[in-house]
Amino acid sequence: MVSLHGEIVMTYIVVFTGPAGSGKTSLTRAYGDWLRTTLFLNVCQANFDPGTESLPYNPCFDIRRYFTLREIMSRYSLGPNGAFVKAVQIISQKIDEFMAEKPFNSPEDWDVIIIDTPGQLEAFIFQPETRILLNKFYEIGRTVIVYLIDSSLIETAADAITMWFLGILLQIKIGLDVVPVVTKADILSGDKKEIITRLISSPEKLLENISDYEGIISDIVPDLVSIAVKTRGAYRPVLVSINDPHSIEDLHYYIHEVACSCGDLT
Ligand SMILES: Nc1nc2c(ncn2[C@@H]2O[C@H](COP(=O)(O)OP(=O)(O)OP(=O)(O)O)[C@@H](O)[C@H]2O)c(=O)[nH]1
Ligand SMILES: [Mg+2]
Repeated sequence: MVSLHGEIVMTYIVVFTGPAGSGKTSLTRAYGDWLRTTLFLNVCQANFDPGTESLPYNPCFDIRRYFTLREIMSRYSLGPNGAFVKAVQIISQKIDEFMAEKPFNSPEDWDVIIIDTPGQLEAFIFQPETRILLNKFYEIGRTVIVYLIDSSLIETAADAITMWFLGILLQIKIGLDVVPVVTKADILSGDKKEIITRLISSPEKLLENISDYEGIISDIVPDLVSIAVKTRGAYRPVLVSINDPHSIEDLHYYIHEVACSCGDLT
């Protein structure tokens, strides 16, 4: 891709990860549509979820052309989670085959490649083989791994901290930086919005709700919060709804800031 100023610009690769149902597929669709219609960019949406039955976007790469979760379950007599672990092994064996295919063999044809991943974190993204796949993306484009925090799972500060730790574990497992983004912002009530904003920008303030906890939880939460403070990174809270184009625009500029490391993320 060549910019208006004539320099070669690397393709952006945005990987959406997060727990089951956190909104990866919906955001892959909404963000891709927004990039096309608002910025007129060439966007490729790639599906790496062999378990999905239907997609709301037209994928330029679809892992299901190679295998589906159902096929693996029946071929190897596995349950769904065992089949995901097997799927990751097959992916690691086939990485070179995938990389020889559109869009990975010619990333310069695209401005942005969005990667939609399965929600079974422990069976997919936590597997050592997935790290090999993610590293391949870094070789071919300016890659940002986004960790989606599902608003609908957060009722209390303890829920928020739990979700934050899942993101930390993800970073430790894959050995790569992961950027937090909150999804389903349209269903967030005022107090939940406050908890999520504190979680990302000033987790130490979550301790103000400490009197809400009893027993062992009240002993542990301060320690967890102090780890959240240490691992917070220079991120600002980004709350996205697929129904709000302004929030998608904010997501886009946030991803751009992270990818370029040229903006103030706080
Ligand atoms: N209200 C609201 N609902 C959303 C939003 N994004 C996704 N959803 C809903 O959340 C549910 C899960 O969305 P998906 O996009 O399938 O989530 P996913 O992370 O791809 O799910 P898995 O691939 O199964 O892990 C669906 O019912 C979506 O309609 C949002 O911004 N607002
Ligand atoms: Mg999905």
